[in-house]
Amino acid sequence: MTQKTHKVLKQAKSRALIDSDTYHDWYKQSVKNPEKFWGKHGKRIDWFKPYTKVKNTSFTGKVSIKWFEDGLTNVSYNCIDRHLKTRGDQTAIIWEGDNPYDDRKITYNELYDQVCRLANVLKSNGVRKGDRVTIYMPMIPEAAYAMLACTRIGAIHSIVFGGFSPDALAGRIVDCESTFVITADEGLRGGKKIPLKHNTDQAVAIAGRSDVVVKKVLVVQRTAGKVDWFDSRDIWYHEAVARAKPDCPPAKMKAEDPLFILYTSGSTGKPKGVLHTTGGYLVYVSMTHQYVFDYHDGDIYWCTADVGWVTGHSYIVYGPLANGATTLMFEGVPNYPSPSRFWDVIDKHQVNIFYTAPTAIRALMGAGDAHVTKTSRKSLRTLGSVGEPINPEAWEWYYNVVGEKKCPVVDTWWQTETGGIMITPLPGATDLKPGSATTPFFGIQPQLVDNDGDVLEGTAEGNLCITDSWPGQMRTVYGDHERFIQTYFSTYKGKYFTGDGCRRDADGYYWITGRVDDVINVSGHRMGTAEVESALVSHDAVSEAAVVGYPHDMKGQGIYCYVTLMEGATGGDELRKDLVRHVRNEIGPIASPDKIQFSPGLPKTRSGKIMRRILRKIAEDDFAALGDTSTLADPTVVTDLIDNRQNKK
Ligand code: 6R9
Repeated sequence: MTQKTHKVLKQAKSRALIDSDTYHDWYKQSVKNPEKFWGKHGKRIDWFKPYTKVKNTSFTGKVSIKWFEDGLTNVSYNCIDRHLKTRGDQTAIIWEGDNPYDDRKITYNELYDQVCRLANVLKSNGVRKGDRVTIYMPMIPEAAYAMLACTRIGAIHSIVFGGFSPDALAGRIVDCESTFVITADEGLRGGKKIPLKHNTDQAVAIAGRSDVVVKKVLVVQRTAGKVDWFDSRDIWYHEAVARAKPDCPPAKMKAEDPLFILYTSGSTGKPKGVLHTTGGYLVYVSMTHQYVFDYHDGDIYWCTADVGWVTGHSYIVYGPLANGATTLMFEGVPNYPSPSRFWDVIDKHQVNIFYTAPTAIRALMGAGDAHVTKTSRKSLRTLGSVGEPINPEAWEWYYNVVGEKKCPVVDTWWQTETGGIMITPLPGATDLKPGSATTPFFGIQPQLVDNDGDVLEGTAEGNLCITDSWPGQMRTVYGDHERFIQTYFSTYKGKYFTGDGCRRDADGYYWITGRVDDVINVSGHRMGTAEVESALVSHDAVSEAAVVGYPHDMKGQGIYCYVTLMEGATGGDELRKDLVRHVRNEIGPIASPDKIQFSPGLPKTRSGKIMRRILRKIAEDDFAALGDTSTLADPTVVTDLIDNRQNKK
């Protein structure tokens, strides 16, 4: 495909906060003198005690990252209280339910009331500064209240995506020793109910076996479905909140006090608790939210992510609310009750800025243009994409059909670890190239290195690193700083290694090519192949498993599993179904295998390492170029794998 460039749109330029000259000027300042640049922009949030130190960071040795370290602030204060004087009656959250007739608007005044009450409920149930609170909730305003109530009293929240299984939830409760859980009776998505309370009951029981005793479970009534109840442990949210006092002073937090933990997958071991802290994170997400989306006062902003992922944390709740925005929170799915749902919601609430994932764009593109063109979408001004590389076809469709060539598409590259957007166009400043995340945000210094760590200059393709810290960066892996150093700073000494491959073109634009490690990205959901493998081998019939990603039209990547069975077990469609069921139970539906190949042997080196390169090629149905197989202990397994591949074109 020939590479196309879309020049900055006139209408975007005329209203933009940042034009091209300003971008280049600010960018230069931000990398030349980060202290000065961030010292200035750190003031975009309110501080109870102003900072005097701005940056104190090191990517070598013990790796220590501190921003604004002697300042005192509070996240809920910045997201709520400071707006009350000027915009108390403005809508803070528009909630759009799964059912299109179900919606609610919450003003900043109401948000204050709800968050303060809930903060008091937490306090009266013994939650203190530094305690971990697990949030396992559907996309309802109470999820945002819960996050903000934690930040109000200095408790650390750990949100677990509502699609995760009881086992996965239990693992995350145990890892951060969380004794307070907030959930709902049931979730509702696409007309289907998700038994959140039931899953929580099971997870609490499983956690108990590891000696982590959950003392209280606070339950929001969402569907009024039947749930089991444990009087000494369970509390109805609506009853407790109604009784609580409507004021709660915000705790004075140090900039480096922990704000939240969010578990994410890596290439090895169990998911890591990514820890973000208070001051730098809020400065970074509010600033990126404003400039990347060219957010203006009064705009209606909608990010379709789930609060269980980092995008929901940074760009549904913290960034927009810190900026006093009206943020839309959507409970449902893109194709319910019809594939027009997104565009209907945009018209209904007059959305100006819309931020979604390539997997949704591809699915809706597949449903046909008529579902889009029958809606108006006149209010739209900026479109965003996040979560995985967006293929140029989907990009063009988003730009031409959804945005009718009037809205810039900002393809934003970032990670749970980075806290906020890192490489991205700015609507009024950056010429767009479909499929490229374009250029770095202020203060971000990307670098490409080859496998030996040698720096690549100019036009090149390599491993993407970031050479210096930015305020939104994660600070540690919760409870395991050594793992933090090992995972991110040991591959290329003194640099943060992202795990992504990337190409830089002659214009200095960055093109993310996908993960170079054993992390796969299925519909924008990040997963370690090791996690799926360990779920598979925990099944009685399985002796060994190797999992790889392969290109999938809709999901971006699909999950391909090579499974070696125990003596006496026989593979077949029944067992395939059972294995899919098993993995869904162990991790959650997002980890459902797409292909399972029963393979008596796996390609291993003489030292026993599985050669994934070969398995990837076979899964891609591209085995003509398998490369060198001579180092295999038994080269004949490859023939069998090819003969029985599940992806024949
Ligand atoms: C925010 C988020 C991070 C991984 C990241 C990369 C992929 C995200 C992307 C993208 C290409 C983009 N990724 N955005 N790849 N273009 N615009 O998604 O965080 O869940 O931690 O995933 O997602 O591979 O390393 P997270």
